Amino acid sequence: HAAEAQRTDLMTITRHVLNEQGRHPESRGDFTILLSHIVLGCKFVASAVNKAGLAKLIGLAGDTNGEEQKKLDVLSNEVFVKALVSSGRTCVLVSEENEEAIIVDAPLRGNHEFDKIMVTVSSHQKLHGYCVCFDPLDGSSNIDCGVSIGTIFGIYMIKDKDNVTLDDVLQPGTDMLAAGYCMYGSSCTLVLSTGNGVNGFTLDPSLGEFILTHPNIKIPNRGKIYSVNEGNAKNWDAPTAKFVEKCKFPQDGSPSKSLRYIGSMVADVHRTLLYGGIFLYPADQKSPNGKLRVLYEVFPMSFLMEQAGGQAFTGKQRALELVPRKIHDRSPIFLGSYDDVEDIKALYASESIIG
Ligand code: P6P
Repeated sequence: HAAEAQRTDLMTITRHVLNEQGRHPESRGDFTILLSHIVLGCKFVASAVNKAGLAKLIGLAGDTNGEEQKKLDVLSNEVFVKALVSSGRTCVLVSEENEEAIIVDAPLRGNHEFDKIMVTVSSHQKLHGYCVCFDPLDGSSNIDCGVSIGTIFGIYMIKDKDNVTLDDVLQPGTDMLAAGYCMYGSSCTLVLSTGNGVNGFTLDPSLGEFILTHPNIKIPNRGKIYSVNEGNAKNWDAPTAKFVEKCKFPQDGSPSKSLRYIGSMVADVHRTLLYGGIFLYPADQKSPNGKLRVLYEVFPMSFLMEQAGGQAFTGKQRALELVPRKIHDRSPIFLGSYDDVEDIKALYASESIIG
């Protein structure tokens, strides 16, 4: 009966978030409404990515409806921007695909009439407006060879809905309310944290619903895998080089770590979260701030890692304590199992002492 009960007790992502938000009496469901629009975007991208190969085939057969085959990342970006704006809960958007931040038109930032009534009637109801930073299709260069790619997002609360500025998104990652990614691979998996741990949901295409499949994900304290682009080794600084050397030639008699590098951040981070280990995209002489972007790659993945019991480090500080100066700022990142990241922090600390 338990299995039967389990099967009929569908824990969808919406129900799960409603349960979590229920702990915040002042919330009016704004976050749940915002999330449902992010989920809609992910469902669209999942279906488009799955057809990508076929679309090419159909394209060859001249069967497309005349519209030029839009690049999937551009199409995904348009879908997410429209879904987020139409949610009526966003004030500013930062997308990897848009050079400038998108300031949402005031009327679309939330139902002003309703807000005004709510403020007079019950002042404890906070007016929730959100900023969403996202990469609509990270790793999209991997689509043609079928490697998993993903959407990454981070959510801030707006400071003042009627006075929206870039400062609302140039906040440290510690101010993020929620973060997640959706991985489009053999299955479509959405991993989310709203600050109470990490949960994974898998899309059931027959229902069109994300169902809870990975409750309360915790990353192992130490892993057997390191994940880095060894092709950049000649440009690494000493602590990174020393760390990777130790992974390959451990001095304490422990077995060498395995190298797993997919080159698609969502796939590499998802494996790290589930299996443990460390993912690194360090600074190097060519790019002193590394390659990955703070607001929509480093912060969301660091937020998830900390919520799962791991940690994230930039080479200088706790990643979430960074304060971005520009919306497309980059940062080096070392994230994953707590003890593995401690090891590289020790190497950077001793380097700063030796100088
Ligand atoms: P490299 C993909 O282009 C991406 O932005 C991330 O998804 C991935 O982790 C990284 O770049 C791979 O970069 O330099 O190793 O090819």
